[in-house]
Amino acid sequence: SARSTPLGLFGIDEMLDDDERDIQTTVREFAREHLRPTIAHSFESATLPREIAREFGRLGLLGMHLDGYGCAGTNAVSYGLACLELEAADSGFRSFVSVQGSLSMFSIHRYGSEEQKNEWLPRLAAGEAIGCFGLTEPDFGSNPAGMRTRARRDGTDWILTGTKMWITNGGSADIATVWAQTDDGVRGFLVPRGTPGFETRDIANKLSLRASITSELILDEVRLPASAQLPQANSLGAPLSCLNEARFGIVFGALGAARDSLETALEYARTREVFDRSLASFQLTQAKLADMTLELGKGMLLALRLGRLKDAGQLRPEQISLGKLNNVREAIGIARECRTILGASGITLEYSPLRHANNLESVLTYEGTSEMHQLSIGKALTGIDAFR
Ligand code: TGC
Ligand code: FAD
Repeated sequence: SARSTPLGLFGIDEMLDDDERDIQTTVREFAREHLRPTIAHSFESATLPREIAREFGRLGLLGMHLDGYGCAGTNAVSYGLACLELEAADSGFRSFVSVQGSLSMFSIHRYGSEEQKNEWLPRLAAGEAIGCFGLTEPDFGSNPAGMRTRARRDGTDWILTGTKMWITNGGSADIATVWAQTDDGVRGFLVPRGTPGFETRDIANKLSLRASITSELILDEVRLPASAQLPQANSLGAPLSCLNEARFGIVFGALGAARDSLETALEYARTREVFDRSLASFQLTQAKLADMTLELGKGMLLALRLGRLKDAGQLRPEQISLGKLNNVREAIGIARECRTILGASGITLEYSPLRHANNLESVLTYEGTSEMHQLSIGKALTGIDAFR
């Protein structure tokens, strides 16, 4: 008999306009042709081909929701849908686009000088240059206010010293946005690759987000001219505002990993025979599929609601926390449940759910752990700051 897709049951497509649907279809097709065929190999060999940056650039995905300077200037929902389609292939691809567009480029677009914007944004948008965003440190992840990286004045120059940890694209970046404590509060700096005293070290042996570069940034008395400082960034609020942008993309992105897991499990259940019948014909399997479909669809409705609020300029940080907490938590649950449907076949790279589940461990932790988002929602509800 006729079959619906999980999101088809919710009528999600009908909530999108033509441009949004076109962008989603374009990215889905791109992922099918260019990302999916090699992802198992990239994950296994822990690589992300550098050419991918130019391909994303050609498609207009880098900084796509920013205006001017070679950026596509789409609405927020379209950006979210692009993240979803990329993460349906692998969280590593969405991470790349998040960091390049929402952290590196957004930090320059929002807080940079005209000179910095003209120098970097067009190249970053085209994927000719790669950017990264260094906020986290070995001892300060959830609490970046404690950062030890220091920038001090020497005449008009700045001298930066410190270590940043777990930095996506760190080892491949041409330009790093580095956040540092000064006598005057937190400030942001653009540190080009090759600046004396600035080194990067890639982190090996990851069990999660293997198709993504994660690095340490080491700054040892790095001398920068005054023009390297982001002039509009005056406090910790600046880097935290960049996080809102990337977190928004994750609200949609995580659902891509969940949707791909669910589609994979559905197809497997229909064709796998157990006890002389298709696995899909058993009530327990159908209950799993129904429950996962519910969570996927509810997550999508939430993402779209947040997207519409963002496009209306009304989205608040604690609302992004609702989306990031729920959608990543449910996505990882779905990916793991799908893996059970695949049985032993689910433990190799031939099928995507366990790769997605492993990736989502990082997604659960970065851009604010689940606990940080619970506390952010808790603060909005009670008025009490329970972070410290
Ligand atoms: P708090 O005193 O609350 O705030 C300091 C200033 O910042 C403002 N602020 C925000 N502004 C915009 N958006 C937000 N989400 C903001 N949150 C806070 C706040 O209004 C205040 O402004 P002002 O003008 O009064 O100075 O700061 P706190 O130290 O108590 O921290 C609050 C907390 C815990 C929520 C924050 O530190 C936090 O979000 N921690 C989590 C850290 C985190 O998410 N790190 C992510 C690093 S980047 C990353 O993971 C990239 S992964 C990328 C990938 O591969 O996809
Ligand atoms: P911690 O802050 O040490 O937390 C450990 C545990 O304690 C967590 O469960 C946390 O929720 C809990 N905890 C902490 N404080 C509290 C509290 N007050 N109450 C209750 N529980 C608490 N960072 C960047 O700056 N740029 C990047 O590009 C980047 N990319 C990343 C890529 C990957 C693959 C990963 C894994 C991380 C990346 N990060 C990046 C770092 C990421 O943002 C941090 O890992 C994250 O913010 C958490 O910090 P932490 O790992 O130090 O954990």
